[in-house]
Amino acid sequence: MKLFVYHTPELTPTDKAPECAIAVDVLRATSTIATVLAAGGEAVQVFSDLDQLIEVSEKWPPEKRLRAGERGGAKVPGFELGNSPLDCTPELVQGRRLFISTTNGTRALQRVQDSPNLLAAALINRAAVVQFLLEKQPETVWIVGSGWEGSFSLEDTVCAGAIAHSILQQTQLSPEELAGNDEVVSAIALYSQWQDNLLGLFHQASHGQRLLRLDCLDDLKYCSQTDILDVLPIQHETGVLK
Ligand code: 3SL
Repeated sequence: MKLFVYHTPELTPTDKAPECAIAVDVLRATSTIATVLAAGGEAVQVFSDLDQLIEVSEKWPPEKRLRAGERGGAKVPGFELGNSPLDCTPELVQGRRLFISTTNGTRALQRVQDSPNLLAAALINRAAVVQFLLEKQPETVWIVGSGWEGSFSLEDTVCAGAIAHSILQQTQLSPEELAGNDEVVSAIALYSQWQDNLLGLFHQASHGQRLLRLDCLDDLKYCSQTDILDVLPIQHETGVLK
């Protein structure tokens, strides 16, 4: 298995799709997606365009759908939900499909939607993602961070490092054998440095600070937990994760 980390959708190669791709948006889209599916949501369907989301979701029975829209960290007016995983309770999401559009996370998923094995990962479901990789043994794996509007993000990189670190712990692979690019090595170093204080790292992250200004400390706390949900969001048809 060769692992490649790309910090943003923009830095991700466009000429091919890897055997396995993992989109990461720890704050907060992939944390929300994992939470919805763990809470009994029927599926999560992602859109980069809000108008397209409304058009497609209109064809779904109202009692079977939820619409989540986030721009700049805030809820889009008229949508039932923003992008807080803490709003996605079993009582609300059970049996319903979440139609979601966010600033960066949905773009990362769409960037690698042609991969035959597309997963959504966050720290909260890291173990389930690693277990899939160890069982499936794909030759090439890309981890695509969402970043923020084209820029590097600490929280997505540390999640990539957490995934790589766990693979190294559970296999005979050396870092040189696993790493397909330098970004993997630096992601592992970041995780090794911060694994016992991920919330502290989020306080230093620019998007963590943006969310704190929006009064989302509880979201940061929730998203900084590791391996708490045994759920594997995987794409079944383009844009639909179950
Ligand atoms: O950019 C995104 O996709 C979002 O996850 C950002 S936020 O955490 O909802 O502000």
